Amino acid sequence: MPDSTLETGIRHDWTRPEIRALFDLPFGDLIFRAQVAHRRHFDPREVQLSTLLSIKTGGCAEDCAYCPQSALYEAGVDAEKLMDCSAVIEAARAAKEAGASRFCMGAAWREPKDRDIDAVSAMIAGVKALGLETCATLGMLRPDQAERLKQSGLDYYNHNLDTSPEYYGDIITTRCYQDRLDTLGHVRAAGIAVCCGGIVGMGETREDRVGMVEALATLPAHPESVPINLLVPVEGTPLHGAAALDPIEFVRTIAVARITMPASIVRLSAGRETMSDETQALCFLAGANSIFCGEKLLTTPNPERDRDRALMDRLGLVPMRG
Ligand code: SAM
Ligand code: DTB
Ligand code: SF4
Repeated sequence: MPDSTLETGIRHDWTRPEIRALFDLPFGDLIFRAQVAHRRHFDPREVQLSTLLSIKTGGCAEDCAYCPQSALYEAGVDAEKLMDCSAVIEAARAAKEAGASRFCMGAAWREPKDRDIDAVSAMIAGVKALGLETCATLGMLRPDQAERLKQSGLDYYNHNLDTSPEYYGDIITTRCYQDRLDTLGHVRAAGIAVCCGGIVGMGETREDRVGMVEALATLPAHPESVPINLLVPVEGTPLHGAAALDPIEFVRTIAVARITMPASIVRLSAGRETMSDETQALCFLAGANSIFCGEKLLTTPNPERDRDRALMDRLGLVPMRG
């Protein structure tokens, strides 16, 4: 083991049998290990608050089976134009006033055109000027596009691996795993922090969840943020009607992400609207230390701010400063 690994506990050589063994631990042992990892790198009272805004909604050319924004499905989401820069900055100002430290702009694109990068760069500069961390999720990027986003002040880029390499083709056929890895490499090379995670509850097996964590934890550098989304089942999408995931298995996934990527922010991401306060509390115990706050994710509902404030108060959690 290299010295740096001994000091930090951060490893990039996680194997599937090791990750499988973590998932198989008695629940108490798993949570204990996640707590040890969490407390080694973070103040366990602190939760990072991000706010999402869909800057370009619907009409997407990709066929992601979970996504209401794909043009291929009738999920009740109309295609809209890219928002005006001033409206985006207003939304960011409101998010900051409500306590968010990071503002994430999402676009339903397979990949941005160069003129889209011009427009989004202006938004990033404006949001950054408010003193917020900036994040964008715009689909696949070329290296020069990643560079331009960096120059405009982009702190984080979200690009999820979503599931295991084996299950990926059952969920998306219009791009492949390597396309995702390539964009992640361009984002890293440009010096932008990486936000990369996945979705569970898509009918995948536990082995797929093991494979997803392996893919994330063996990246050359761990993503700084790891969003773990629970599928939001939207009528009209192919995954609507998928069997619901056992909440304890969701908590296990969070704990295994925390143990394998101990210095990363692990976000309890989509799916909180229908989750009990008790399940969310278990997720925080398992090492989740970030949420999306605000009434909407991109197109689907998220808990009201008052519910989140009350839950954080009951648990003694406080917002992490950016
Ligand atoms: N189009 C870009 C892309 O796919 O990278 C950016 C926006 S896309 C909506 C961002 C992420 O949202 C997806 O990678 C997926 O992980 C997540 N997502 C989309 N629909 C979801 C759903 N119904 N439930 C949970 N997560 C979802
Ligand atoms: C991520 O991992 N989850 C967010 C964000 N990154 C862009 C998106 C969740 C979307 C949930 C479905 C919707 O609201 O459309
Ligand atoms: Fe398009 Fe992103 Fe939705 Fe896939 S997840 S359909 S790429 S908006």
